[in-house]
Amino acid sequence: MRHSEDFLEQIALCIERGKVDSAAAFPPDLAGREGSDELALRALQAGVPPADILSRALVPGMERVGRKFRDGELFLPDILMSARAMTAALEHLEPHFLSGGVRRKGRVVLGTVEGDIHDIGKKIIALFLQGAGWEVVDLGVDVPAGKFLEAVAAHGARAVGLSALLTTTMARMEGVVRTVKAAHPDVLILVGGAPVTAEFAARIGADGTAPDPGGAVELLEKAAAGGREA
Ligand code: B1M
Repeated sequence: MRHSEDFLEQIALCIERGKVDSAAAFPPDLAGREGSDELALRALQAGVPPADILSRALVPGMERVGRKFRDGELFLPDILMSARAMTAALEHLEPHFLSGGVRRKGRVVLGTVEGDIHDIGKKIIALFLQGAGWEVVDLGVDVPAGKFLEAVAAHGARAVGLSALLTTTMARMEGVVRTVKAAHPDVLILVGGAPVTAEFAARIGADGTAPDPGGAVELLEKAAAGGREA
């Protein structure tokens, strides 16, 4: 049996290099080798905790991708392959984060704002919220304000979670907050994503922000319990 650390490093490398599975021809120097898909599954079977795979392999792997992209060592097609490798591994983790649906605390409508197609962070937030007993209605990416409003009404949501990864699209969050709060003042709105700060969240009238999934769950629970200023 492989050692946990070995699995974690191999999976992180697959994310960094955009290696999805053994059938994938990309990247050519890893042809025929296992990818994030097979390795994540085998790591789970070997008893590596799903939370470790997420926080010690997938997220750091994607951080390396981000740094290399910023430094001009990787280009868009490369990071698309990394995103695929990440999604393939995340799919194996998903069942392990579900709480069984026994106690549902309420529905949260989640989406990446209009103009933005980054969805990896949002998917992770969804996993953690589901794991904590919230029902998640994931609207996907590039979601206009009107769709959030429709979904809140259609699903009787208690909260909305907005994600944005671009400094340009994060500005769209304000319109969503205004639109939703005008019709449903009691619905909690949490915002997040790499460029979002607490100061920004407060300025646009959101109920709070968190830098990571654990923080998002904590914030939502606190806000839902009445302590809105989180
Ligand atoms: Co893009 N991209 N990208 N990209 N991309 C960034 C964000 C960037 C920082 C890269 C860089 O320049 N270094 C940069 C943004 C610069 C800026 O605005 N300041 C950037 C750019 C410029 C672009 C394009 C414009 C590139 C181009 O076309 N020239 C383009 C825009 C497309 C668009 O959206 N319209 C683009 C495209 C893409 C891909 C499609 C190739 C791909 C996304 C694929 C996908 O998501 N399915 C992609 C990727 C993968 C990245 C990087 C490399 C990684 C993002 C990621 O998945 N991180 C990213 C560089 C980086 O972040 N270092 C980059 C891993 C993920 C786990 O973290 O998403 O931050 P993150 O989520 C975290 C927290 O932020 C938080 O918790 C999550 C889990 O820990 N969080 C929340 C997120 N949402 C939350 C909500 C909450 C609370 C917390 O409450 C509701």
